[in-house]
Amino acid sequence: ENSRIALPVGSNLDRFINKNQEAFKYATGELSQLIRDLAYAGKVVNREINRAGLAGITGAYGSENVQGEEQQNLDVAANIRFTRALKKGGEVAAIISEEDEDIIDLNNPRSKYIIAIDPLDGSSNIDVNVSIGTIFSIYRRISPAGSPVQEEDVLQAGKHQVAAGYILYGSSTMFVYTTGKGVNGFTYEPSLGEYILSHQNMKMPKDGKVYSVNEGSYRSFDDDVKAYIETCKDRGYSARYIGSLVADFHRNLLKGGIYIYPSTEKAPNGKLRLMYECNALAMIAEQAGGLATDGKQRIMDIEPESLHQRVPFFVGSKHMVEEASK
Ligand code: P6P
Repeated sequence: ENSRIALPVGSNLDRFINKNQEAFKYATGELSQLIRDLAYAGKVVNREINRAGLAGITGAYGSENVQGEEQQNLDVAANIRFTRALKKGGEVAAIISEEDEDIIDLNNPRSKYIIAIDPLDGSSNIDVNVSIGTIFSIYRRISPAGSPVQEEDVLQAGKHQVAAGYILYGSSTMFVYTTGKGVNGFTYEPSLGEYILSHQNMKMPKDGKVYSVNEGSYRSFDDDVKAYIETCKDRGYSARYIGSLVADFHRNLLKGGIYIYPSTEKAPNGKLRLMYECNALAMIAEQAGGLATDGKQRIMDIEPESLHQRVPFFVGSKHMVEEASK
């Protein structure tokens, strides 16, 4: 059982990170500083998101990202903010990002951490004011510090994550993360510029009555997925699909439920990315007592083959994911 970092609700992220570091003997503070750097960048991106409609920087940016998707201004801005904060922080050797085709080697000779990040997932939701999110995973590099980062450093299975988390820019902005000792959620208080511990030791209900899937693609789902969705309907479950992964995930973390992005005709391997979307949420889910599979195996057991690899994604309440996975 993960030992809880006992701090009262209301304490702030900084104090919590320090307390968490104490719980890790031999911790030298780099990981703590790295979490602070991510949290800081989240504050900057949060402010830009809240002003976007006014600053006229929403709408298509005119260039395309590696996914061939219309690049929204805020995608670009968020990617710059996070990579800049991480480069300045000095704790990160390399970054893989949804927004960059290749590994970003930060040439930090000393640093021992690797970040996989989706700086702003669901950016097509920005213009319609729907919640969006940042998703990140933290790994230790494998090749010796000081040498150029190798592909083996960035293509690590999710079970090797040192930490993982997300920032949800919603009706309130939340920073939710784990370092392998449970999941804790911090609500951002803009007037103080502080993240306040609001959700201690988060646990995902083992069962739920909400299923989250884009039924517009129902006809191209495989029979097992169709059968599971029919079972949800037979049981009178609610269908909730925000179309923004972090928002759908967060609701299920709090209330119980399952999110499914299965293989479809348009996306035979699913749409979501293993390295900077699924692995992080899989670690959070499991640390909170939930589960994440690709419909057959644990997401975190999958040995990655490429940076932008897609996988089918079943994540949420443990019993629901077990039932939906064959
Ligand atoms: P669809 C947003 O583009 C995203 O990456 C996730 O945030 C979201 O869950 C999913 O894709 C929505 O995809 O195909 O249902 O519109």
